[in-house]
Amino acid sequence: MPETTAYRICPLCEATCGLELTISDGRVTGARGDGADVFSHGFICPKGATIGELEDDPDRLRSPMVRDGDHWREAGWDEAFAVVRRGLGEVAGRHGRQALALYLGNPNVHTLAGGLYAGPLARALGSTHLYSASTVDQMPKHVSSGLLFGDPLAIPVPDLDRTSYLLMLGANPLESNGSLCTAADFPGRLKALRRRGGTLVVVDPRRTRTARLADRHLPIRPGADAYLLFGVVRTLFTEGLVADTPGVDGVADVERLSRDFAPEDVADVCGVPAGEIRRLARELAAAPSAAVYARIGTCTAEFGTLTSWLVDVVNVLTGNLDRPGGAMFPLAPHRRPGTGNGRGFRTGRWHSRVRGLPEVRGELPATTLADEILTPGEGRVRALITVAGNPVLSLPGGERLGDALGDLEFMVSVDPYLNETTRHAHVILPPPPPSRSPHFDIAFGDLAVRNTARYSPPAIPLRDGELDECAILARLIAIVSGQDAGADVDEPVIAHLLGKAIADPSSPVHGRDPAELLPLLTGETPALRRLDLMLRLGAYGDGFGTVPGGLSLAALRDAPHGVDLGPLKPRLPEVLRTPSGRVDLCPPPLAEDVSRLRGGLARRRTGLVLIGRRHLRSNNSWLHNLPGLVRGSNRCTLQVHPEDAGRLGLADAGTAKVTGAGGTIEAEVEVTDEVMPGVVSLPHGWGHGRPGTRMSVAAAHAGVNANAVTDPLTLDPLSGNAVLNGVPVEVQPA
Ligand SMILES: Nc1nc2c(c(=O)[nH]1)N[C@H]1C(S)=C(S)[C@@H](COP(=O)(O)OP(=O)(O)OC[C@H]3O[C@@H](n4cnc5c(=O)[nH]c(N)nc54)[C@H](O)[C@@H]3O)O[C@H]1N2
Ligand SMILES: Nc1nc2c(c(=O)[nH]1)N[C@H]1C(S)=C(S)[C@@H](COP(=O)(O)OP(=O)(O)OC[C@H]3O[C@@H](n4cnc5c(=O)[nH]c(N)nc54)[C@H](O)[C@@H]3O)O[C@H]1N2
Ligand code: SF4
Ligand SMILES: [Mo]
Repeated sequence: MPETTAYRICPLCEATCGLELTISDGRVTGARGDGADVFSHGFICPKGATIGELEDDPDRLRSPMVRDGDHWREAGWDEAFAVVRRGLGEVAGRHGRQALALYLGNPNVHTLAGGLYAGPLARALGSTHLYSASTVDQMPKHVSSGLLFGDPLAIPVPDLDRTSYLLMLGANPLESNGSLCTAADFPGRLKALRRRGGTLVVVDPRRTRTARLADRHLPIRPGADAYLLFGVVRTLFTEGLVADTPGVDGVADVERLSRDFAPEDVADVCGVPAGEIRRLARELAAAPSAAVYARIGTCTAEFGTLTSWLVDVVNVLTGNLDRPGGAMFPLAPHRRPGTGNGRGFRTGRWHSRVRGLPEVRGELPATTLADEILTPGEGRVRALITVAGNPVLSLPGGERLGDALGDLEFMVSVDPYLNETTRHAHVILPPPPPSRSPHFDIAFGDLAVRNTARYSPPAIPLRDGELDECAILARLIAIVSGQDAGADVDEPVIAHLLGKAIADPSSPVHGRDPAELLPLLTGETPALRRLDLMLRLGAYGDGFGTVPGGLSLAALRDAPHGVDLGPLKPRLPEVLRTPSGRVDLCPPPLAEDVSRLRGGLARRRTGLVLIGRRHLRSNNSWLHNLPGLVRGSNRCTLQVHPEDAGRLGLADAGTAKVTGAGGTIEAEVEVTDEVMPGVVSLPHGWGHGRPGTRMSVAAAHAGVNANAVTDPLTLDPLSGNAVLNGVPVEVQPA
């Protein structure tokens, strides 16, 4: 068979690089960066380069699996869906719909299926038991954006390619390739920033690869970023460095709140000298353009929402919000500009049954899912759907959740692997690998440092017995909402979207007849017709022929390397959905939470704290089964500073016992001055090799589960987000 080439957006991280795949004999035999990709220009990392191994992994499930007791057997799709229908139906019949729960894992934001169907599946469930990886990740940022801008999805990203000053906290894009800031070749963009004379300052308890690339690295005590940023805010006020802030309410309230957080007040808590904090403020204010960007180390922390808020407070006060080179709002190809105001954002519309935790964006904190399964009473979870998630390893308290999953009356997982979580399912529905799935990034256009539009058709046709993940989720929606297996769950969505556009005077199809427009949609599947509709009605769409040269699915098919839509453009006030149509810089829920922060000033900080870390050749819990990525020495080590190691009697390559609120594990010690004294670091996503799993390579590189130590009970109260960094631990030689 001759070799062919196909282009595919990489789904393995938020950088969304364009891959050039070599295909022979219906298999991916090679992958390199697509030099012509309008966004990634040929960049690739070891994960993308290994995608062929992921596709051909012999442990990947290739047909639906049904479990009878301890025995798994392969089944056809109809049979598997029949078992799911019966399983979910019986639980709903016995206990009501509130007994059904859904957990959505991270790859849902990396698949077209997740982008189009996860939301409708959640709504179809008819239960408030909705959980996702968002509450162990970025929920604080959604809440701060929701409160400031009225829209939890309006997340400003640093204008990486134009900024002259970047202050980065709690992110390590040289390993992660970036998050809530989609930037293919993040490392190259940082180097370009420095080459053009810009400044990069990294705040991180570890001297990471990103920190080593920076002009300055400021080690900070874990969990203290809100203090540092408040110190910056205070300095901006006291030194008269605040820029004009038209269209912003609450500046004076922020000034008042900042009074307790002068650099001298916070320096101790942060472990950063007051002079450094003041210098940051002066530099941010003086730079021709500057952006503050903060990520997982600051979100998954005790003051996650306050920190996320203060990041944008500094961006606003230095005049950098929404200006080129500052922090800007992307406009994705499938979105339309807003109207400039809306209903605003609210949380706590309901509360979790057991712990009384507030709903945020329709979700409950994932760390309380185990409580909801294990605690008897009305509304107890008795059946669970997981889609692309491995909460047993990803969540604090995940080990207890694992036990709880065994207690469910029914569980179904959409996942390609039989892993620590899915082994508890009764049915596993495996999606085909990326090369056989169409792709468009629904999530990352909202977060990208440049506006582009790229569509990847399936590079290889589905094999016999495979079902596209869009079709899998559509069938689950039909089942959950009590419709026939063959029901068209997309038609109502398309009708709704089109109806809204036709009624909207600002839409290019205003007043047109749906019967005339519907036949114009292209796409082999309902999912692709939906995508076509979204593109054609989107900000750069062809408006069904009314905008010459506009986007459509067909136009993207004709552009295999994507369409460049240019650098980010200012979007205020159009992007706002606050009732006032203004930025609310000091929303009451945040102002109230500042008293908790103030309380923390007096707290004595002794003892060790645990933080996480990421490695370039890994991805959360699920790429450890690829030999090409796990080769080499053990990466699941506990990093300990030499001073701490000496004091505790820990030797390099020895074993340490690590105890936190969540429990105790034993991990290999790596003595290194990369971590600051008082801080130990362990990556997450490890702890493989359990009975009943089918990931043979991962089992041979098992590592230990960091989340067996983290605490499921401590949350950031405004977002319900778990605290994964700055976790108090005791460490001793094992
Ligand atoms: N201690 C600690 N814990 C953490 C973190 C941390 O920094 N420290 N980070 C947190 C973060 S940021 C996140 S996002 C979460 C992740 O939490 P989860 O999303 O629960 O976990 P993942 O490990 O990403 O699991 C992804 C699952 O999706 C499956 N999968 C892969 N591709 C596909 C696909 O195309 N379709 C489907 N249906 N399934 C697929 C994989 O087999 C795997 O089972 O973990 C969190 N946990
Ligand atoms: N290679 C690889 N890439 C990934 C992933 C992966 O697992 N592996 N996961 C993907 C996912 S789901 C996500 S969400 C993103 C995350 O992307 P990033 O946010 O870049 O995540 P990390 O690389 O973990 O970097 C977090 C940094 O925060 C630091 N830190 C910890 N605590 C604190 C603190 O209190 N304050 C400050 N200032 N810093 C702190 C840590 O030392 C670490 O260097 O990465 C994505 N990309
Ligand atoms: S950086 Fe991310 S998107 Fe790019 S090749 Fe690597 S894993 Fe894929
Ligand atoms: Mo994440």
